[in-house]
Amino acid sequence: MSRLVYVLNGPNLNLLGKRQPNIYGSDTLEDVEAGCRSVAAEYGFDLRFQQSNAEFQLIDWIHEARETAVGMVINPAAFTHTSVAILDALTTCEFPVFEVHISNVHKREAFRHHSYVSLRADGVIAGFGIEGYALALRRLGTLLAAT
Ligand code: CA2
Repeated sequence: MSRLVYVLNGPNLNLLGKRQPNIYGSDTLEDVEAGCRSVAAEYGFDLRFQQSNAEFQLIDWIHEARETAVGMVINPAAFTHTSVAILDALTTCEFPVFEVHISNVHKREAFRHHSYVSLRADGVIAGFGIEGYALALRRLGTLLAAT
């Protein structure tokens, strides 16, 4: 059985650690990937870790995942608050989906309080910094062990 898990990251997250450390911390996206790979190894997951600034690319990866993966962690970044297209793509997936935000979006501007992706996500983590990714992967590990 596949143990493939996708971790997808949306626009501007390639700048992590390079701008706005007061909001997003000083770890880079490479650090996030390394942390995810370490947790994935514990659970025997194969990891596909991707970032794109393009909505269509994230949707294409979701389509790819729906055929091959057993779970997904996604930080859709600003598309969280705008993209019905990403929600629709996620809605076609049968595996568990966890939405992660590095910052506590509920403590920020009102436009960040609404998430289209949360209408599909099986769980949401916000404000735990980059540790949120590891927590979401561990939850996937628990859920997948039970199936
Ligand atoms: O807190 C999160 O993880 C967000 O998904 C990050 C998005 C933001 O639009 C969401 O409301 C919350 C922004 C990602 C931009 O990342 C940057 C990182 C460093 C410097 C500039 C942007």
